[in-house]
Amino acid sequence: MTTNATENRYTGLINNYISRMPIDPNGRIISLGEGNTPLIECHNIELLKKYNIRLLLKYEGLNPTGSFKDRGMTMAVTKAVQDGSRAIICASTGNTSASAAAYASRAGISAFVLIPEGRIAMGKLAQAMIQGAVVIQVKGNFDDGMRLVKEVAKEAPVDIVNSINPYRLQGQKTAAFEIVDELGVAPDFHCLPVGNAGNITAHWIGYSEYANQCTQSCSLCSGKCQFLQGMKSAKRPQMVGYQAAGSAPFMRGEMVDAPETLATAIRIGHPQSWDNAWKVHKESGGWFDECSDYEILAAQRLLAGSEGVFCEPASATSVAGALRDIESGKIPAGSTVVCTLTGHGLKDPDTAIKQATSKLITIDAKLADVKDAILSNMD
Ligand code: AN7
Repeated sequence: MTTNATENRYTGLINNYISRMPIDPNGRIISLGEGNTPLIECHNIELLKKYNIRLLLKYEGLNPTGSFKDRGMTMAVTKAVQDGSRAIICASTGNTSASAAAYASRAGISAFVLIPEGRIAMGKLAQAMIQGAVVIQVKGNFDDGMRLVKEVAKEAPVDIVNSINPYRLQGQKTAAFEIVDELGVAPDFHCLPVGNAGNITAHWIGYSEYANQCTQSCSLCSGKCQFLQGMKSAKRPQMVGYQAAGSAPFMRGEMVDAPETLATAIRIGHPQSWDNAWKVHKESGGWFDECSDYEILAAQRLLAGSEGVFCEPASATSVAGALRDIESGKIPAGSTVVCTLTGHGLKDPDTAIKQATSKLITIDAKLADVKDAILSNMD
């Protein structure tokens, strides 16, 4: 391969943050250019103006396979390949399977994905299938699949790439780095949808790493060193995790055996990062809460209709919860809030079409008909 000395391409988050990645930089790196996703500031949601809230959407749906999972998967698959692994395995509500399939395909190894039969969004199933994964439908839910994956990995030569694999979290922590790099300082609140709680844990790792670097290298800044070029802020956000009401073990204080929600990505009753999530909760001074499916879908429509940002239902949970907590004052007026939009809306077109309020107008192929359709639908 030839490289051009003047080239300055973005080549993925491992290369971008190589000094912070526990990986051999000289080994083979499996990347699809993940990370570097936009932080989109909301401009049109009225509630935000009323309370003088700066709300930024970290649009993780713009990763290569359409979700934040790619951040973790580049690390997990790179590590597996560097260790000589020939096959990876995961249980998934959909996005992990899509990402595992893509990175395995890129690496030239096999991917086995266990999904709950009939309960994953169509886009995710399409991704896993066309990217050559062996798709195993389990007559059960995600938690059943996860149990089976752990059991089978003891007996078969496969590496688990669920977020219990610590390399996944190391990749996903870079989302926090990007936010601080861009804003110059951590936000006051960071809101995420929570399923297994791997992502909220990974973000806390990322924020903490940056904060520690600052306090170790500088005793002058009193947490305000974002004003000094090249330094990171010692500030860390309060981490807020929102679950779907039918799948909210962190609210129940115990595992949920039959989780239900229309936001199938977070239909998880036995979170794998249970202890870590409670640590994040305590250390960051944040909280957990739950949103109904109705609130989740309303937030999805609001983002698509008011800000032009289309995320999948599970992702909208972060915004549904944040807007409620802004209204109640739990998130105080004047705060800067980041909400992670974990996956792209195109993952789940069925749910979007079912709830869309736009009319679908059918006409004859005639000028008069199209004119009529326009004039009778002007705002
Ligand atoms: C869009 O794909 O667990 O709290 O198997 O796809 O880190 O589990 C997906 C999780 C949020 C929750 N938003 O993140 C899987 C899977 C979306 C997701 C989550 C998921 P974690």
